[in-house]
Amino acid sequence: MKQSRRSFLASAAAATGALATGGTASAAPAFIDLPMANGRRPLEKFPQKREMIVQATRPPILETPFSVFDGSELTPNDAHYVRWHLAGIPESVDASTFQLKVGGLVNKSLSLSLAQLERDFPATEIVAVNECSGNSRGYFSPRVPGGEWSNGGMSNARWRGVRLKDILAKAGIASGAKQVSFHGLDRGVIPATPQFTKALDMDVAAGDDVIVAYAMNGQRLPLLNGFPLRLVVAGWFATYWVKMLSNIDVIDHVEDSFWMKTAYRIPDTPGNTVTPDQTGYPTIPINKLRVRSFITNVTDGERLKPGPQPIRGIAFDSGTGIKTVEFSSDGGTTWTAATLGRDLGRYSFRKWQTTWTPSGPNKFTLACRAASNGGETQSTVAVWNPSGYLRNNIETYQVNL
Ligand SMILES: Nc1nc2c(c(=O)[nH]1)N[C@H]1C(S)=C(S)[C@@H](COP(=O)(O)O)O[C@H]1N2
Ligand SMILES: [Mo]
Repeated sequence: MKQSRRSFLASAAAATGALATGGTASAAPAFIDLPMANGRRPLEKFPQKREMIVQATRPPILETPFSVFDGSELTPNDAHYVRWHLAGIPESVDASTFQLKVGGLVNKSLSLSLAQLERDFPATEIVAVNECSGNSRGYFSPRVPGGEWSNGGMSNARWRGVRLKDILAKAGIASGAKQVSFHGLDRGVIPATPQFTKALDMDVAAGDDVIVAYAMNGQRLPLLNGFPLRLVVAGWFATYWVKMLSNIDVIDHVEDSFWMKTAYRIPDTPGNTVTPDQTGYPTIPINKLRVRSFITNVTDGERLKPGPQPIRGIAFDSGTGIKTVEFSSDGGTTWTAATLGRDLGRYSFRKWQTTWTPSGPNKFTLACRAASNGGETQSTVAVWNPSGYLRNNIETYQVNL
C-alpha cells in the first residue's frame, strides 16, 4: 500500500510539476484522531494539496481538516477534499491535446479541445458545495461499511466553465434521448473493472446549474479534483460531479452502470431512511444535497475560556438558499437566531455567527440547526440507510468551561 502510494505521488508530482516532493517518506507521521471508533488517520501531503486527513491512498481518499471551514466560505483548492473510486488515475493530462467527446444520440458528435470550450462557448460561474454522498458516514449507528468520513467530505468552490446545456445544444439532441451519461479518464487497474459512469435525466442535465468546469476558485483544477474538466451538478451530491470528464453520451435508456444501478442508491421511503433490519424496499439514485449546518470554531469536547463566546459556523442546502440558522447552548431546548454572513449564491456555504455568554453550569451542549428557503429543516433524529448516505441531523458539541 505504502509503496503504491509513493509511486503515485512521485510520478504525479513529477508529471504536474506541482510539488517538488509529495508525502515525504522520512517525515515523522502526523495523525489526527477523529471522534469515532478506529478514527486515527494519518495527515499527509499529496500533489497540489496541503496536509489532509488520509482515509485511503490507492485510490486517494483525502478528507478536509474541519478547521479549514472556519476560514473563507470558499475552500482553498489545496484543502478541497478528494475522493476517487478506481486506482487507475492518470498521473498527468496534457491540456493541449485533451479532447472532450460528445456523442450518442446527438445530431453531430463533437470533440472539443479546452481552447474551444473556453473560446466558443459562453463562460458561466457558480459557487457550489461539493459534498460526498457518504460525508459523515463514520457517525452512522449502527455503523455501515464504506469510507468512514468525518464531516470533511465536503468543500465549497467557485466553479467556472460552460453550461452542459450549451454543449448539448451545439451537438443537437436527437429524438429518443432519455439520459446523459458521463465518464472520465480514470480506469480500474484490471480492464474488467467497470468505468465510473454516472448519468442524469435529460431535464436535470439541461439545467442552468450543470456546468462542465475548467476552473475552480480562479485556477485550474488540481489533478486530484479532476483536471482538466469536471462536471458540476450544483445542489446534487458529488457522485455526479464526474472528474477528468472525457465523454458525454446522450443515451436512449436509463444508464445501467454499476455506479447508477447498484451503488449510490437511497431507500425510496419517507425521509429516505430505513431500519437496519428492513429489506425489500425500493431504491432510487441519490440526488440532491440535504440541508446541514455546523459550528466551525468550537470542537466537541473543547474547554472554553470564560466570558462571551463568539460562535461561528456554516450552513448549506441543495440550492434554495439558507433562510435561518439557530444556535442552542442547552442541547436544543431553546434556540436563538444567528446572523447570516455574506451571500455567495444559493448553492454556497453560508457563514453564520452569534455571541453566547455562558452562565450557570460549566457543562453545555451546543447545537445548531438550519432551515432552507425550500422549507427543509434539520432533525435530532439521524437518517439510517445501509450505504451511509444523506446524514444531516442536528450537530451537537459538548463543551466545558
Ligand atoms: N472520474 C471520476 N469522477 C468522480 C469520482 C470518481 O471516482 N471518478 N468520484 C465521485 C465522488 S463519489 C465524489 S465524492 C467526488 C469527489 O470530488 P473531489 O475529489 O473533487 O472532492 O468526485 C466524483 N467524481
Ligand atoms: Mo462520493
